[in-house]
Amino acid sequence: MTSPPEAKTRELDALIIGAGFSGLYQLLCLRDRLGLSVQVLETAGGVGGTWYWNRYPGARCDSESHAYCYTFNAELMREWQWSERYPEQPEIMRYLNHVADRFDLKRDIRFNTRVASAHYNEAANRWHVRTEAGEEFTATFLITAVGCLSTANVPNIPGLETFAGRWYHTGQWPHEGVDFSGQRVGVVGTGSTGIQAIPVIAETAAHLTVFQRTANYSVPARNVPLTEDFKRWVKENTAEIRHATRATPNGHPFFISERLAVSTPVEERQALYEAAWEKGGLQFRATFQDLLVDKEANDTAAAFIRGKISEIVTNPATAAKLADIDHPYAAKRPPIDTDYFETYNRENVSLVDVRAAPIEWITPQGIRTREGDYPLDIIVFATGFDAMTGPLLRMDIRGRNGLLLKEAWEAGPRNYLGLQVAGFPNLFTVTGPGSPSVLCNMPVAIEQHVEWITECIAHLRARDLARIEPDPDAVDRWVDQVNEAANATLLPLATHSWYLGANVPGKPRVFMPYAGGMAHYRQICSDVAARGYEGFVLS
Ligand code: NA7
Repeated sequence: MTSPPEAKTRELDALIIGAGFSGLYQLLCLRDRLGLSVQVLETAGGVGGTWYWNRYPGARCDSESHAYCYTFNAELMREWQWSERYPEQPEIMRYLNHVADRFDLKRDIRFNTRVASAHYNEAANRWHVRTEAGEEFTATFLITAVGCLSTANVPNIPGLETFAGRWYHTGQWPHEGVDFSGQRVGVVGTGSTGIQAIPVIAETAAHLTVFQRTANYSVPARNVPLTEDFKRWVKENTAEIRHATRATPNGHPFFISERLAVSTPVEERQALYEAAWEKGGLQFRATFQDLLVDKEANDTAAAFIRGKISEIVTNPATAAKLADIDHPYAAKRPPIDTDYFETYNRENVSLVDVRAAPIEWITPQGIRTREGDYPLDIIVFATGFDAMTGPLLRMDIRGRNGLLLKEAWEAGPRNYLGLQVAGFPNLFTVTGPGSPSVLCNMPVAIEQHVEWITECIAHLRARDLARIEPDPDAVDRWVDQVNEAANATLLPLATHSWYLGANVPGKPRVFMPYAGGMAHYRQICSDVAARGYEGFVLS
């Protein structure tokens, strides 16, 4: 009898973890442009990354559709037509599947495959990657394309396991959907996700109770179907749209006004805010240049939005709770909505302030706060993510001498340009902490990182170099720059924000994304490369 075949280790030039926006484009670049052998490993059953999982009611991107796409291929830009001002989750999934099929990417993606560990072997200069199912791969380059918002943060509330009803996290939504009709539903969380889901759930639930810990600003999205004229304009202006997204600090296709809120006469300022409110969307924060850097300026926007909340919400006690916001406008990710505040005027919706009376327990019947019991059939946790570092640290990633990434980042993420970690040669983190990532329209940040990584690998191969890793001094300097950039804005004033890791108990409080602006960051990365990868050690 012959012995059974041994599990074979597949040898690759590059292994990519994740098949969302970043993983797909990274595969295309390394496989088709550089001719490398590449494998993508993906936990989900299909492409899409965070959009594969975030199927909750109302899930929609808050970047405008004509800029929420790849721009590397003008034909692709012209042939794809978005239907609404903001793309809805199913349409984004259709788009990413279209891209994957158009460029024949799926044949190199292994779905339903979760990476358990990735260990660097110094003698061989290779990454040894193992999946949870026990498959093994080795690769010279390891690229994490795991997204920033992909590890669900389910709060550790005692008693959850005793709940007799059903509960869901918005970032792990069942594919078959959830029927809320006739149900008493509780939504915990009023970030961008809760603010999108609440109005939709309220339409069918018998009763919806919203558990709000931190009140939030929100501006109307004003979503509409795109007109034929607009679609034509997009097709005719692909180069201009691409240029705009590359020239602005946050990768959106709109420019920030040069006006200052503090020096604009009150009536004119009010009129400008009114116009921006009518127009809707994230560009509300572009009304004035000083909104994110000057507290006095920010206060004017905050007061305007609070005024709108009081105008819209008819119950004064509810309006007061919703407008009792403890941070500057846009210091947390600013949500945009469709009828969010209006939803509190419905008979079947009530608001519970869990800052004043925290959730203490989940009982078999529902949620118990310090002040009372709320019987529920369904609990929806719209409680966000272990953002940015979460998806990386849940894998067993070890660099030189077995150094665990989790240990290297015990006091918070430390890397160079958000791209590479000292002691982890040939590991690249697409939109890693320390890069603009979540402060930017994501596809723009992703394309820049993927292209930089591709050029870097091409540079190494052209020179017969085997390895790249950052110089620890360059890491120290970059961490300082990330902190300085954040401190030059009002962003750190939102002390509960996930930008700071404050939403996950025990997570180090470090401002994670680079706040110096995408266009500026792009220039820094290009200059580093042009100077022979300054700050990196190539060998
Ligand atoms: P966010 O923005 O992190 O919002 C999560 C919300 O859940 C927020 O209101 C939290 O309150 C609340 N939360 C979290 N844990 C609890 C507990 N234990 N009890 C009560 N309330 C809680 O996540 P989203 O999914 O809305 O948005 C994430 C990003 O996805 C978004 O910015 C877009 O970029 C897309 P807190 O503010 O922490 O007091």
